[in-house]
Amino acid sequence: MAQVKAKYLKDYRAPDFTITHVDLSFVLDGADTRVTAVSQVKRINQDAKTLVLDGEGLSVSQLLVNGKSHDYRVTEGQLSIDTDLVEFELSIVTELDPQANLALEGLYMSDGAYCTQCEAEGFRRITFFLDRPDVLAVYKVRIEADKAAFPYLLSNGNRVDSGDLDGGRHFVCWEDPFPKPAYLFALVAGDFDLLDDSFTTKSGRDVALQVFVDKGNLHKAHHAMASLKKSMAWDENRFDLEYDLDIYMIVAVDFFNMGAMENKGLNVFNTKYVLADKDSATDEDYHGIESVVGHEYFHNWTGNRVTCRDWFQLSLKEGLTVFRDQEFSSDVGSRAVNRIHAIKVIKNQQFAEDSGPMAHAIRPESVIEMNNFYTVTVYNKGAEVIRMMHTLLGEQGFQAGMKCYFERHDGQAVTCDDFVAAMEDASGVDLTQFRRWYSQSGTPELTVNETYDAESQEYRLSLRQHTPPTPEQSEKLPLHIPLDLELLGSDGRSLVSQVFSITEAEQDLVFSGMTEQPVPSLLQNFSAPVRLNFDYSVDQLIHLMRYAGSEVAKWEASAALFSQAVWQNVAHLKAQKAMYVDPRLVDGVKGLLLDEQLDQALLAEVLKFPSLNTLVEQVSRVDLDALASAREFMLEEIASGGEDELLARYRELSTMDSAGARALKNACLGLLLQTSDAHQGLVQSQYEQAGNMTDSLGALAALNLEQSELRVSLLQDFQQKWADTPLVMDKWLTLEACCPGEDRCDALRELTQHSAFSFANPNRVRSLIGAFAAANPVVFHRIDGSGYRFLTEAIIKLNTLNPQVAARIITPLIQFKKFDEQRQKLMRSALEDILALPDLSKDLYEKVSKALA
Ligand code: B3K
Ligand code: ZN
Repeated sequence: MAQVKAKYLKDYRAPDFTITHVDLSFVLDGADTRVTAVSQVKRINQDAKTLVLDGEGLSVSQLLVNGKSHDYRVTEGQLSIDTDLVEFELSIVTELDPQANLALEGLYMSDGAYCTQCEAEGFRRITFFLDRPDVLAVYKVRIEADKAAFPYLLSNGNRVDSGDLDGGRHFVCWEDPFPKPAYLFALVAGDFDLLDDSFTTKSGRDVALQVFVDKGNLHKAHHAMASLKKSMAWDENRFDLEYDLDIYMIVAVDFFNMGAMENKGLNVFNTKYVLADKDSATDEDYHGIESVVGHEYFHNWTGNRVTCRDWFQLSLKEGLTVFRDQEFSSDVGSRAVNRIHAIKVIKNQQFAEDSGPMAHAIRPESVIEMNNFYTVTVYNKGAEVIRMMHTLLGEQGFQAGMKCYFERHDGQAVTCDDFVAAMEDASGVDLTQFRRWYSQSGTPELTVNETYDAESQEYRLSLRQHTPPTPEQSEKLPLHIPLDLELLGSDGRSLVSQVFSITEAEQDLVFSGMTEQPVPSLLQNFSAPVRLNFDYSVDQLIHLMRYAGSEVAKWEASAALFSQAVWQNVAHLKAQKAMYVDPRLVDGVKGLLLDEQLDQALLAEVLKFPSLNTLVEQVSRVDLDALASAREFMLEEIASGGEDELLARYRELSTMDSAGARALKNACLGLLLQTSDAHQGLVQSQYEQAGNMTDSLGALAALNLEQSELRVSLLQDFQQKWADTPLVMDKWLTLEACCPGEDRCDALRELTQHSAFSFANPNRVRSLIGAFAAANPVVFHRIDGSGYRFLTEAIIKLNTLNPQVAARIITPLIQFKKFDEQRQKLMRSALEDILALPDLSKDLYEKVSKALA
């Protein structure tokens, strides 16, 4: 077991030394790769006498101080040098073997190309360095490699020199004028196809844009390039932010631990977020590419120009940049549908994280393995916190805050507090209490009661906020919650529409002059990431579905109506009473189905209804079998009640060619298949006639809900057709992972031997094993424990191979508190097996030990 020590935010200290400039020279030569780092070191703390550098898995072949050899000590993870010098040049030569690096952190090989991943603490696997984000240096990089195998040698900044060398080798030199922390360093060497383009900034500077992809994939790079140009234009228009180098490069690699990385001027991307054409990528994939390309581009200002002081401040760049990419998607696409997607992530995954063992504030207090904190809390709840400030300050106030933030902090490494202070100072809005959102973990519950007095015409909402304790934080304080509220009259008119600041543990909102009892649309647009408890009647929810002023509120009402009915049926099942669906609900859904004015993509969201995982998050204890039966029953009843309308809509949509139409068509198809197998013919013809991946996959997904001969034959056809396209084979793996059935785990275990699968490739692992654990809850939680066993076997394999990916896909196994005793026992025992591993990674140790504590 590696040394396990938590780091604490409260222990932060400014560095004793800094590095102002570094010249890196890479001689890329397989297992004999050599890195020379020449750093200009400066003492900051005049009492400090020892320079301590970070480094992991490196062997030093030479160390010089001001050109002369010098004593040093290497202990686990560190190299120390005693010195009295105030400024000096430190030169270190290290040897490393990128081919042996399967953890994909530091310098590694992806399909024959060299590439790097340094965030959060990967630079220390390349050379000994002050690997912390508050040490900002100017980098010069020289790369040397075989010319035939590695014609492209890339790094950050601008290309300043290149040339041929003896023995068929060549070199390229790069300079990045912007000081940056080590986590933003990048190097890529390989042979690619290159898509070239350019962008002229609004001040008239020409920027070369380059997208590098695996040979033969050039035709799949156009959407990424178009997305990049769109992002650059959007950031100029909405945030007044321009790009700052002469070149912007994106390289797509197939072996990558996450989605993409915002290295200065040289983004490295997972192929999943670059490659697309309409045969092989779905509308959702296209959207994902646009949003991730945007996200990484927006980091150039929020993350790179202004970076984090320490890793506890991660949400400073990530929450803000997710907010920016969400706004980008909403400005160039459907605001309502993008908002719904963001709300779903919070209600399903983030609430789950908050109620599990890894609960943490968006600015965590303690961390064992930083890579474990790239979470839905830091990213997505972090974005909600930024969004609340935007709601409280308005667009103008918020933009004034951004301007002030950049004026004060461009070129610096700063804290979340610095960001809030800029927002506060520029807008004059007091955010003192609001700051608690940064330090307090857990999901606040907002319980609302209404009373109406016809005589005095007074309508009163009594609000109570309460945040339940989390494992790492028992005391909770009231938060500043922006409550977006609309009150609707019986004729659907909007009587009140306003954002209220809720700051007390208990607070009343009183409305006078109410000639009738209104229907409240509470927390419109999900104006705060809280659980709302309000006892809506069926009629009230139907009223909201019809009249609420925002489309998101209509969707919320339909989801609440569905959830309520599911829970009632769970109770019926437990009491051995017959299940039942209120005809008003079915009529309400039919009403939406017939509403041709309603946005198609939005209606598709309505027809997906809350997932099993979302429903699980609504309660503290769950009977999963009863819940799954009740949900299934509801879908069947709604589908058969609306069968004619679904069929009519399906037929009409089949002639249309837009992403919204396809989303709705496929949602209708999924529901139709719930009514009876008689609709299998529709699925088959959709699959056979499909002219794009969205329709092929829509057909297969509809079929995937149960075992059938047709499913087996179409999946086989799909697999044969796409055998040479890994990203499409990932979709096939996920379909297999998400199919029901008693012996599913045996089938999946066999699939781990399939040529389309590899434990070494994170995309393959996430598509098969990650998807199974996260998106097939019924089989994952089978009471015979087969799901837990299958996941555990995979995790044990990945523990040594790729700990980062192992620790990510384990999430559903550590969130066991909501399940029954028997399942909890099985899940705990699986976790105990993992904890007992002799070489347990700290990534897994942190999560498993917290789960078992
Ligand atoms: N900043 C990277 C994530 C790095 C994850 C390190 N384990 C991608 C992003 O958020 O844009
Ligand atoms: Zn990011």
